[in-house]
Amino acid sequence: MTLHTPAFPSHEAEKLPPLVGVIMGSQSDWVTMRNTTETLAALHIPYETRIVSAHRTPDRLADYAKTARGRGLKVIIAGAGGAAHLPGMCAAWTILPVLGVPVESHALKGMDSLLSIVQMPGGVPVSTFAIGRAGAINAALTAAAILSLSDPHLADALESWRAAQSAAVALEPVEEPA
Ligand code: RP5
Repeated sequence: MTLHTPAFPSHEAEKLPPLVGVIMGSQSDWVTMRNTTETLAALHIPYETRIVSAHRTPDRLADYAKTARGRGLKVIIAGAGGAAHLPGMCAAWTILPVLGVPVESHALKGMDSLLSIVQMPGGVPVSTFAIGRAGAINAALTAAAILSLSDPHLADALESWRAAQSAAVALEPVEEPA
């Protein structure tokens, strides 16, 4: 099912002032986080992408999170793997909603990422999603839902996306090549 194929190339969405910041700890996270940007693009939501590491580029993270709201971002989606403190540190510096995507790690299959993102102490929330691709897609859809609260056109687009998803589900299973 290819529901998140962009209606236009993702770079076109990036020409508009971004509403969603998609950050990740490493280039190696992109294979997961591109599912987020493809979903945002399919819904025509402008976004930006940045590699921002909590431990390798701490100053970049602080600057990004502290200035995000003032630059017009409404939601930040942060993907990280292993000791995945990026979403939590980001949330510490902004009151924007921070959606955390646990990237699947080699050593522990993403359980380390999941637990380190989801177990935030009370007071600094990070909304945490499933490990890997599903979480990356759902974080984008949740960002869309948040933005839809004040954007009726986006709400319509989200309704259409859901309808297309339903229409793409076959009534009966078929034999697939082994
Ligand atoms: C984290 O460490 C990143 O989010 C990434 O998932 C993980 C591994 O990074 P690389 O060693 O592949 O750069 O900071």
